[in-house]
Amino acid sequence: MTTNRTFTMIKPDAVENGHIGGILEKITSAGFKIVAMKYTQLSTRDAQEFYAVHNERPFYGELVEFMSRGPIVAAILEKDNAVDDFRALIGATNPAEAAEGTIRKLFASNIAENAVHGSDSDENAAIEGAFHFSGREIY
Ligand code: IDP
Repeated sequence: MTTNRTFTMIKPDAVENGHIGGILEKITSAGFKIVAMKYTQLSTRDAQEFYAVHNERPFYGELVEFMSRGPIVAAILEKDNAVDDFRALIGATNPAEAAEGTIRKLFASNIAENAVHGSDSDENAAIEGAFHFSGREIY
């Protein structure tokens, strides 16, 4: 199923470093409409659940600790071809390998603390959006 929505989080590193405004500006300038948004913090359990797919990876513990250490901005974004276009806008997982002008190139610190999340499929966008938002919080 193809949808026109994706899910993003501005991660704790980017919030700590004062990049919420800069990142939202890049997102809206690229033509994404914000249809849901909240400032929140993941509990350890939330982060474990959100990243359960990575629980066999060596960095899982570090990832859970990082993602729950401070507030994040969670949002659902709408645009044609949202998932792929947003992955292009954020750039490679490792900011050192991310293309010029991408959000991770501009705002991320390293492969672990990489400023933003973007869903990797329409199916995951729907699951991840529902993790954070009820239907009545999406406009
Ligand atoms: P993605 O966020 O670009 O889709 P994934 O491979 O799905 O990348 O990894 C999820 C998240 O796990 C990354 O965004 C990053 O925060 C963290 N991560 C990925 N690879 C590493 C690593 O090698 N060391 C530490 N953290 C990592």
